[in-house]
Parts: sequence; C-alpha cells; structure tokens
Amino acid sequence: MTIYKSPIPDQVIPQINVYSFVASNPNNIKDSYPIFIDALTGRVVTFGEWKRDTRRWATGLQSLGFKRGDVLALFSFNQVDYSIPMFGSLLLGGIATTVNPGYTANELAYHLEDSGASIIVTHPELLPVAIEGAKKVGLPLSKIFLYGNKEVDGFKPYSATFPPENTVEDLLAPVAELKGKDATETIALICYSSGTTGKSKGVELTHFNLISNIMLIIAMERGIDIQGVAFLDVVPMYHIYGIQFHIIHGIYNGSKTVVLQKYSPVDFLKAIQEYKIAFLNLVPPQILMLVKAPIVDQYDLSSVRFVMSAAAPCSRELSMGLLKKFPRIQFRQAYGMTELSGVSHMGLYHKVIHGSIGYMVPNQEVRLVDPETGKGAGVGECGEVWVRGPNVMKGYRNNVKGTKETIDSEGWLRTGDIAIVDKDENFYIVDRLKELIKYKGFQVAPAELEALLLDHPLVLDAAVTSVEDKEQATEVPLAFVVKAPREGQALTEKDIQDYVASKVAGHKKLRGGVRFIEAIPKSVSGKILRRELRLLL
Ligand code: 4UU
Repeated sequence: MTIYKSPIPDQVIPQINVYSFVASNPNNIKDSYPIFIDALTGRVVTFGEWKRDTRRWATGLQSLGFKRGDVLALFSFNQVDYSIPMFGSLLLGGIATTVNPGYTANELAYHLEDSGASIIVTHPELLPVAIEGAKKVGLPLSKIFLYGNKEVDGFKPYSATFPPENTVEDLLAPVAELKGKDATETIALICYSSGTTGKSKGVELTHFNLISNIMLIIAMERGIDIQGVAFLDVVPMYHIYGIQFHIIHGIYNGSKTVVLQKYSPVDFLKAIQEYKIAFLNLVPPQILMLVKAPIVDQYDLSSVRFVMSAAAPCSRELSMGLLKKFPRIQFRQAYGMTELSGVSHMGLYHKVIHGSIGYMVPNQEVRLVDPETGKGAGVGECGEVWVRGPNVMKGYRNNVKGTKETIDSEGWLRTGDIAIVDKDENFYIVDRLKELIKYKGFQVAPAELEALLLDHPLVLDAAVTSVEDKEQATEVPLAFVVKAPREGQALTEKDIQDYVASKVAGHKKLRGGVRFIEAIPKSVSGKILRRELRLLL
C-alpha cells in the first residue's frame, strides 16, 4: 500500500517540556515585547510578564497542593493572559484542559469529571456556570479562580495566589525538566473532541506532540517573515487551532497577537484596521463574510497579507472569491484535527491551490485507505486519511476502547475524513466518513444530541445529521425524530429546537431544523445508518 510522505524534509523535534520550548525565544525578542494585545481594551501582556507570571502562578499552584500530573481546567473566552494559567501548570509537569466557554453547567460538569480537573480558572462572566458545574462534581468552590484582577463574590483572581513581585527567581517554582521518554509520554493538554464516533472524549496530547506540531507548521513557513507583524486571534483559545497557532506558535516565534475576546464582524474588521493586522487565521464563514458582507468596504484592510482557513472545508469558489476581492492577499488552507495536535496538511502561501488542503507536513506518513475494501487508494482515488507521526495523540482519556478504535496497533490514526491526492502531492478532502458535524469550525457530536433527544418524553427515536447552509458557508445540525404517540400531546419542530437549545452550548442548536419520520434507518445491530439518513434530506 502506498505510504505518502511530505515533500518537505523531516525536522528534528526537541524532547523537552513544552514550557521550555515556548520560552526558548529562538528569535530573541525582548522582555518588553508585547506578545498579546487585547483588541478592545489595549491591555498588553509582554514576553517578560508572561515568563514571570507563569512562574508565579506555578508557585501559587504549588501552594494549593497542585503537582505533576494534576489537571487544571480553563473555562474562559479568549484573554490576553489565557495562556498564563495554562503554562503555569505545564511548567510543573501538570496538565491543562480547555473548556468551551459556551458550555452549560452540565456540559462543564462532564468535562470536569472526565478530565479529573482539580482547579478551575474562569472568566467572571462565566462564574455562575462554573459554580454550578463545580457543585455537580463536588469540586470545592475554593478551587475556582478568576481571570482579571478583581475579586468577585468572594472568588479571587488567580493572581491572588502569586508570591510577591520581588520574590527572587530561586524561590519560584522551577520548570520540570522533561527529557526523552518523559517528554514523549507526559500529558500536557487535554482537549475535547468526539473523534470519529460517540460523545466528546478527552484527547491526551503530550509535550512532544505539541512541540512536534509547531516544528512541522514552522517547516511550512520558510521564507515568510512573521516577526514584528501582527496576527489577529479570533479563533477560540480553548480549541486546538487557537492553542497551537496563537499560543504556542505565537509565543515561540515572538509574534504580536491581537486578541479578540469574542468574535463579531465589526470588532474583527475594526481590529484589523486599528492594529494593521498582517496575518489572519480564520474559518470559512469568516472568509465568506470578508468576500460578501457590504460592511467590509467601510474598513481599511490593506495591511492583511496572509489568510489561512482551517477547521472546516473552504471551497475553491470561496478562496478564489477572497483573492479576487483582495489581490494582495496570499492564501492557504490547513487541515487539522484535535487528535493530531493540530494539523497534518497545510498549503504554502506562495503556491495557492484552491480547494486543496495542501501538502502533508513533514515527519508524518499518510495512507489513503478504501473504507470498504481496506485497500490503498492511488493518485486520484478516494480513501480515508490515516496518519502516523509524532503529532498523533497519546490516546483518549479513560477510554482504551475508543483509543483502540481510532489508533491501530501500528500507530495509524484514522481521521474519518475521505481525501484524494493529485500527482503533485496536493491533498483534497472530498467527504467525511465519521459522524462529526462542524458548525463554523465548532464540533457538534450527533451522538450527544441524539442522547438528549431520546430523553425527551415525546420522542421515541432520533438521529442527528447535518445540512449545508451555503449562505453561511457552514454545516448546520438537523434532527430526524420519531414521535412517541401520546394522546393529546403535540410536538412541534420548535418544541424540539427549544428543548435542545436549553440544554447545550449555542453552536449545537438544531439550526437545520427537525424532520419527523416514521422510523430511523438502522442496521440489524441497531446502528444508525447515517448514509441512508442523508438520502432522506
Ligand atoms: C475540511 O479543526 C480542527 C483543527 C484545526 C486546526 C488546528 C491547528 C487548524 C490549524 C491549526 O494550527 O480540529 P477538530 O478536531 O475540531 O476537527 C477535526 C475535523 C477534521 O477531521 C475534518 O473533518 O474538522 C474537519 N476539518 C476540515 N475539513 C478540519 N480542517 C478541515 C479542512 N477541510 N481544511
């Protein structure tokens, strides 16, 4: 079977603590350099502050009894100091887990319980949800800390645990050195993803996983000057896209990253104009907005030189439309997955191939496997993308079965995406084999919504799939529902949409609507036949 390799040479990947990697400063930025700037308030975190405060928080964490292997949960919107609590934990050899700030208390409680988090850092606005979530899992409220510098309702900012400013370096918590196997085996981050099937699962990424993905991304950026110019971060920092690109890649390279706490088109456009943003890492609906929305013409976007699209498919028409409107821009697409610590494929800015996810990043092997026959697909033929390399996750937390179903005994990870490769080694995603739905780049796991629907007293059976919303360049979740016959009790599409909306984070709403049917197509073993379901659309 053909095994594909990147045309870019393999890289040497350091086996160290990802904290030491990020702080190593290969581009010699000064301590006074602003690495994160809040787009709305102008608040800055300099490289020097980042190094000092991560060490101070680590010292504070130690005083709370937090140690190597313990888990810290971050439950917040984007913040200029989002990564400080995260790296304070990582430097100790602890773990960070990032939680979607849109979560309800139930969703948060599942995440806390499954990851085993013992401390939460949250945004004051999210405090009520954090408290409810913590109570549900019996996490003491004294273990909740806040972003910002104010005490709210008796809850302290994380900085309240810092030792005094003038504490000598030697008294601050030392960085846990991780060498060789320690770096390749020690878990640094747990991000949640439903993978190819079922509920959201904790993806365990090691220090080495994270570093490898950054080295591989950088190998695809030769010749591009990323120093001194501004990046705008509108992708969420809780998601692997934001963590890898804007936190780890950003700090390691010494980039200046302007941070938008929450995305809105106006704030986004204003920030580009005001901070003369050169690099934008986006998802397809944001690119559509740049191409189509009349409001765009009111802003000066001439500073933008590079746009990357990732996390969901970007069509040929969409990227061609972008370059037609903004001829000075260079564009590339990247294809990523949480279980791959970031990306496996990436285009080159100077060589755009519309509709393609680009080349393989180095150090990996890829196979394209026919899902029916298990045979390898050749050039121009479709196959499921299997990846093996240093970026493949360690496994799913507390889930040996799920890990084995996803990574085989030879280390190949099944992505659940179908691709073809052309003779020039450009890959194209053409279909998705797995259940996953992506709403504007956010994950929606059909199995989770199905379980919720089955809890409804008037629902006999349910299955969730997606439809395309071309106007917004995204998929949207849609449910097929079989009603439970009950005298005198009506059940409407809106009832079901409202019911789901009241239980889950906003991106999981049934925006595609509800269709009532007689029976859900199932296999003899009771598995939903998702392909048949799609034929009913
Ligand atoms: C078609 O989307 C991501 C990760 C994105 C990422 C990470 C680090 C981008 C840049 C970066 O630096 O991960 P998940 O786990 O949320 O979703 C994974 C799934 C894929 O399996 C695929 O189905 O999202 C879909 N996907 C894409 N589909 C991701 N990128 C693409 C793409 N085209 N370009």
